[in-house]
Amino acid sequence: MFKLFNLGQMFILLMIFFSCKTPTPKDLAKENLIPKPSSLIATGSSFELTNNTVIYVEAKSKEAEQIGTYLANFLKPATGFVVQVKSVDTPMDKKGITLSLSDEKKALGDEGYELFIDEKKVQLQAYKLAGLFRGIQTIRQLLPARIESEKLQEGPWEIASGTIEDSPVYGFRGAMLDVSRHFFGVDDVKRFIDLIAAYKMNILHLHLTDDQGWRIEIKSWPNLTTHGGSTQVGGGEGGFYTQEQYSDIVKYAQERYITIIPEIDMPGHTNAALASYAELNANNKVTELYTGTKVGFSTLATDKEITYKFINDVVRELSALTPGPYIHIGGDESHVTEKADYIEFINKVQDIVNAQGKQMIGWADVAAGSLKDNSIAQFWQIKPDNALKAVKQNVKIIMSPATHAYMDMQYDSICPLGLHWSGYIDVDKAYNWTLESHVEGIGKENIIGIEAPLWTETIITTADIDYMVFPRLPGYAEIGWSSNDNKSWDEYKVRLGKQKSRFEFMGINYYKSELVPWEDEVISKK
Ligand code: TNX
Repeated sequence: MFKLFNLGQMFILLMIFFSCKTPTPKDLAKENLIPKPSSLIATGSSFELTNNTVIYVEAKSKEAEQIGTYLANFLKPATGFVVQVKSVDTPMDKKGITLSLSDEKKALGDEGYELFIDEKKVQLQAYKLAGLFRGIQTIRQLLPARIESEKLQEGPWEIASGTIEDSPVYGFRGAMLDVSRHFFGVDDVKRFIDLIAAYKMNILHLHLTDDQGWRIEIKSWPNLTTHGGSTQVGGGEGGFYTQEQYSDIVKYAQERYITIIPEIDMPGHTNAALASYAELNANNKVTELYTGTKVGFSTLATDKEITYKFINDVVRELSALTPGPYIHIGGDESHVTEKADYIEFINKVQDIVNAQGKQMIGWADVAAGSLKDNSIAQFWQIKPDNALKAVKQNVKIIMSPATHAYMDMQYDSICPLGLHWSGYIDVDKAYNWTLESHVEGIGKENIIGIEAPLWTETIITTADIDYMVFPRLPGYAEIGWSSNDNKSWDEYKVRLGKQKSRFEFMGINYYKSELVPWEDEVISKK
């Protein structure tokens, strides 16, 4: 009998057929990236990630290898692939995913990156490591949403081909988490870090102390945490980070190219300290611990020497735990501190922070003092007077207007969580503003970036955090990263709506605002 092929030949032919399957056409321009990249050219084809894909990194950089491993670890749960990370001299010569640093990419800045994708490779290049890390978040969003799943999912794992060149407009893009009003443990903070990292934010401001709780161990003043950290709003048990735990958070953030800014709020918002040490009070008596939500009733005794010894100890210990350049001293709502005392206090604390080699950040209220021009003021109030006063002193501004950027504000009047003293902030209002045209007299040259705070008077669980943060946070990330050209709510809301499946695979309890056209991702089958 005539036989065309024997079994062995059939097998080989089948192997050839499957290894040469034609790449799926895909349009990079239709991918929904947040934040929107600076420039993008689509070439209509795709790269497929398989069990054989290798991530090549520069042999000379340990950190690049860590970033490669971060990517491999990220890819594993959903794909089931054990993607190898290999260090080589010139990754760019290889097929697969390549991560390389290049001085030629200097124009993209510290966080910019270039991504070139064709059928054989995904080449990520950056000037600095942070750029590689940000670029990986883009690769992540170019993969199907189910890549975010912690459970095994079906492929194919395709990435649309083309080139993306991308860098942020602002170098400071952050969120704040208040761990004082309600305490959140190390794992919750790490999860928060992962969520902001996914949208290329680079700052996490931790509001570590307030009237209701002191959350960071200070070895020279132990009662701050043992007593001052023992409760929270509503009277729960509170908690605090040991210095070791705090360093673990800082390291986790560093590995994601995120700077932690620790805040010790003073001279007001200090009841937890005043309840822990009698000598910090004007009348030498400890106060009761506080579990309510009023503000503006506490103050350190600003005219006592011991107060400045205390602050010096706190700032010294905290600076030693802080690789980043900033220490935030709060300074807001010190309604029971005499004005003249407040001014003197801020000036002294600024010197204490500077003496530890750190830059001082304060809520814009601190502009009442004489600010050094390396200090930074954070604009938050409805009226911009304090921020304008800071600008007059040549001080740079972080934009956190409570009317637009406060993630503890309710979306609308029936929102089950949050406050509304600065108004309701639905997802459109959160997105529809720009940093440089928000306040007359505060322009691009005065602004270092954006920060969206989450105060936690009403926020108790991580599900609560998610609900207030999502879907507003990706918009804040885009406000800080992307240029204002071609930006509009109508275009953005479509991209945001397409994040639905991604949020769900990420396990985010997001608010399903009716303003957003939520859309499930269609799974492409081969
Ligand atoms: C004002 S914003 C505060 C916080 C509150 C917040 C609630 C700022 C610097 N101070 O103490 O938690 O409002 O939205």
